[in-house]
Amino acid sequence: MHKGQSVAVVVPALNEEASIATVVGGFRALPAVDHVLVIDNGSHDETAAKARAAGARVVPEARHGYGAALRTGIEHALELGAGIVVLVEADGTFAPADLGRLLAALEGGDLALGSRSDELHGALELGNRAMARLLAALWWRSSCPLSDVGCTYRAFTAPAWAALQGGACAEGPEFSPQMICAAFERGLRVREVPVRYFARSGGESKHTGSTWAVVRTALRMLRAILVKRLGPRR
Ligand SMILES: Nc1nc2c(ncn2[C@@H]2O[C@H](COP(=O)(O)OP(=O)(O)OP(=O)(O)O)[C@@H](O)[C@H]2O)c(=O)[nH]1
Ligand SMILES: [Mg+2]
Repeated sequence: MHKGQSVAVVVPALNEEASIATVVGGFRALPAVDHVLVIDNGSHDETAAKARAAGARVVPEARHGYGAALRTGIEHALELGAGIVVLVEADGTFAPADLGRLLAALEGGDLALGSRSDELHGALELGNRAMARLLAALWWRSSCPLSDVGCTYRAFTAPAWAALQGGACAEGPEFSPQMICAAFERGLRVREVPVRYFARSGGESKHTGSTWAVVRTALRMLRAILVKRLGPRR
């Protein structure tokens, strides 16, 4: 519980047997965390079994994709009565201890975004910062300064999700910037806080494992932002 609100952590996981137990255990050890949900898309390895053994509630999801898994996880979290939902990765790239920063940013806010901008380097840093500036500029009336559109460690309140869920439907990694766009579109209070960012602790990258994968993910994100700005509001 955090200030009387139940906290659920949603962890999308696809073939993450190397890291899932540590991630689940790390979040379960935090006094603020009430539930840890692992959304498994038919992993071919021991992800589900290891998550369960570490104390997570494992939710199977047939629809493939990062965004689809998150939407299912968020719905389950809310059914469990969560007042605050936290999104994070299953690969050990984020520190459970940084959750406190996100929860603090939610006091007086609706959506708290982690930012890896101090930890990224080279083209990834520049591209991400440029996209963050573009996004903030496109919603200049309601946005806040942004440095990272792709950080997958974030927290939001149940009412914030009720407000923005119709605008965050992407099935892939573009879900992350699309969710920020939807929040600005609806005038939600968005805060960004720095979080630590580590190399994945095993397994394989699904979105940024090669130069081509990075370019493809970046293009999907850019397209999602532009469609959101130029297309009809949902
Ligand atoms: N359930 C589910 N989880 C997914 C899917 N794609 C990615 N994930 C999970 O979403 C998180 C982000 O995917 P990653 O492969 O780490 O992508 P990334 O963070 O860009 O790449 P790294 O730099 O390797 O960390 C991880 O926890 C994945 O296991 C999917 O289709 N279904
Ligand atoms: Mg990752």
